[in-house]
Amino acid sequence: MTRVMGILNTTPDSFSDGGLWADRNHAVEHALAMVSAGADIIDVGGESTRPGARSIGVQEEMDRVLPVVEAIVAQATVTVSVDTSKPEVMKAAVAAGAGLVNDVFALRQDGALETAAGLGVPVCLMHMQGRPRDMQSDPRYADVVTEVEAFLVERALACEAAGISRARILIDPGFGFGKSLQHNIDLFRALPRLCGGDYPVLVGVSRKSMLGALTGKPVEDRLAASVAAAVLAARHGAAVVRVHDVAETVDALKVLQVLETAVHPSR
Ligand code: PT1
Repeated sequence: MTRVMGILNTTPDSFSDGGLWADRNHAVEHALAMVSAGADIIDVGGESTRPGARSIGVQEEMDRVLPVVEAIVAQATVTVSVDTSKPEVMKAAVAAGAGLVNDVFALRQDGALETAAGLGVPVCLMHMQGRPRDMQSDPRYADVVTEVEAFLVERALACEAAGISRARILIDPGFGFGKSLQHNIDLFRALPRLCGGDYPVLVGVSRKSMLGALTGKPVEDRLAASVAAAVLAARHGAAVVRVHDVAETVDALKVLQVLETAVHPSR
């Protein structure tokens, strides 16, 4: 069954929570609520990677993320994932109890691959064209699916060569990261192919602008679109869905599980 990763932003400029959870106690409360709602993983991020976002320093990211990771680990039985590209943050977050490194830069930062390998935790490798600041200015591919898949396999093999076992690697096509609406749709359509490869696939589309483009709705009104996309991703093989709305997604996936099996008993 597809697992649910709940998004916990600790960034003051977080793209859809408007800094609501910037305060540590609120962040931890929100994490615990997502655990109660059925989240399998809580993804803690300190640096926004949405389109147009600017990067922050190591210390600032540590200050945002570490106390929250520590508090969640102390109060809940859940895997905490750290959404970071910085090796120093990976190391400190795992020392604080994180059990997964989620890197939108796919461990390409200097020292990140070696650091993650040394930590012995699973990793999620995401595809991104460009950098958050300018990735949405005219993204181009000759063949988006082939290029994204080749990149992810290359990064996964680099991880294996560095000592990260195949069982500890997740891949992610990176919806919204240097992709036009059509690129995102092409990648979504290729989920059966991507999910049929050697690595489990994580899908993150929750509240993203591709859903805004499809529905004409602003970010605060994308719940139904997000749940629909999560259900479809699960239906087509996603191992993990990364979502804001955990309770709604968990219910939808339970219904999918039972009714899909009723329609297709072989699944
Ligand atoms: C993701 C992801 C992530 N997304 C993983 N980590 C974000 N593994 C942060 C938009 O188009 O998909 N997978 N960490 C958030 N980034 C974005 C990107 C937010 C695009 C919004 C958009 O609106």
